[in-house]
Amino acid sequence: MAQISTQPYPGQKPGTSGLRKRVIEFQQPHYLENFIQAVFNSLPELRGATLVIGGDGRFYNQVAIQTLLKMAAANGVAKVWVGRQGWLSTPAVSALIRRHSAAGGFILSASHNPGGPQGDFGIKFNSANGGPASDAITERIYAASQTIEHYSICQVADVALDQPGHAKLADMDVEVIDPVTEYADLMESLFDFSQIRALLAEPEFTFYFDAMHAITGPYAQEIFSRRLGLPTKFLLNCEPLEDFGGGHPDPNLAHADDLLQALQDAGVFSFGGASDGDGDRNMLLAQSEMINPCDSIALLAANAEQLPGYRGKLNGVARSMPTSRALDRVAAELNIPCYQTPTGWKYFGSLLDAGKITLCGEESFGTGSNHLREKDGLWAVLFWLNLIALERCPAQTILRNHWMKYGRDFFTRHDYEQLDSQAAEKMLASLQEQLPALPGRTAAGLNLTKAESFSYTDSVDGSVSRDQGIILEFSDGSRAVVRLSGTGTAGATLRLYFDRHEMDTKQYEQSPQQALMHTISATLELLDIRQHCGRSAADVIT
Ligand code: G16
Repeated sequence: MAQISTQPYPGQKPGTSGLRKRVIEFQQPHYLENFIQAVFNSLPELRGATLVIGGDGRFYNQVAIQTLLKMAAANGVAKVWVGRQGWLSTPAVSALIRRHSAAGGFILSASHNPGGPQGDFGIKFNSANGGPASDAITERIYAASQTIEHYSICQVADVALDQPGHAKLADMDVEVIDPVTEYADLMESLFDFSQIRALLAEPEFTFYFDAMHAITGPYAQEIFSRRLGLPTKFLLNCEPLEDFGGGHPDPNLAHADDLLQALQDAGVFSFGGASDGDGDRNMLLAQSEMINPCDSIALLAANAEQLPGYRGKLNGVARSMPTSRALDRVAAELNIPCYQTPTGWKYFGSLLDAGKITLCGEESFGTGSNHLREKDGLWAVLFWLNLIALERCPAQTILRNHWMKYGRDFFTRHDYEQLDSQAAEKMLASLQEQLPALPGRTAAGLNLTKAESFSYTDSVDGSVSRDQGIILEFSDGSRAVVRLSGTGTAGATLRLYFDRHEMDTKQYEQSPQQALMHTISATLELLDIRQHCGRSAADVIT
């Protein structure tokens, strides 16, 4: 075991979901090691404990996983479960931590961000509940990274990860496991696989899944093909590649074009799913129409009673604050609580641990339940397939039936990327200053009824998270949310979220951009992005 001298790097502050940076930043001498050592220094309880380690197979994973194993051994970890090839999806890490009562785990991924030598890399620590570390822990890790002087590492040969089996690294046990089996078993325990198998065998129903050359490929092959009988021609891009085949592993209409193309040529009774780099996000297509994630979580909550794994178990739900309020309507109808948390899956953790919620979701293509403590892309696809199998009708019809009962919550998000960070922060500070004077004011013909900065108090541990986004409410019942992303790796990303509830069925088929036109104009007038940041249009609209 060696002690290597080092110096702190500024900026090793975990964001919404771990430390995400360009690969070239991670390749600086001791950069990765500093962060890993900061985790071990902040959590002395990891000495003698068991950890789960895996990543999404992106470029730099192979290097980082060996460093991580050697540092875990040097820091006295007793045992590590690691996926074959170093592969584990984020939901699978969460499931394994829980199943094997591990003290936590490391996930090597930058999620949906592009990969390859010019792309992004990331590392995230998850706690014993299987969920992302709390704000308190990440603050400790950051503080430790700023005072670090040396790190410990075992200078031994790499561990072979190409086959399941047992190995020893110094005194640490290394168990190389198949990355898929336990996760697939968990899915089989939650859904009715015989019903889904029958649906997939129906000649008039078409289902495609797109793994975008990311981690869910092997999971999709095991679950959809081997366990559910789907011919492999319906599984797209299922070979994990270090650069995701040059694509962007972000499941949205712009990037999941192979899936979109396949479904455009399929009939009306067709459905598609895609997942991101590390397998926690989902995009769902009802033929070629995207099901908005805000609608999806609401609809799953409304129908959970029909599914074997959730029957009689829905005791509460939660959504992130910018997510549309469609879920609140379902919760009110079911007479269960609906919690509103800041953006970031970690905030759902304590509510799930306390048994206060069963399902939760975010507008950022994240949906999940109490089966683990991360969002889960394949789980969402299976949930929908199980529902379609029960209803025996196209997903479009299921969605429209939901709107008929609850009304439609139009939702859209506008992202302005790579803004100058200081200019973006100044713009938000200026809006923040104006908040007390905004109610009663008119912008683009809409009257503002409320303007506030979102502050969240965790109802379980009482911790408070302030300034989690600015909420603007308008007289037509619509809402805008303004915040800066915590996952970008270049400059600042401004996110503007808009939603409005509509009960007039004749209006349901408008586009969200049309339905939210006035709210968008009013918000842009108040923010004045052109003046502050020199931008006149969003880069990405979802
Ligand atoms: C992460 C978090 C999500 C969050 C998303 C976007 O997802 O786990 O909870 O909604 O980032 O965060 P932000 O708006 O701060 O960029 P992922 O899939 O990127 O790990």
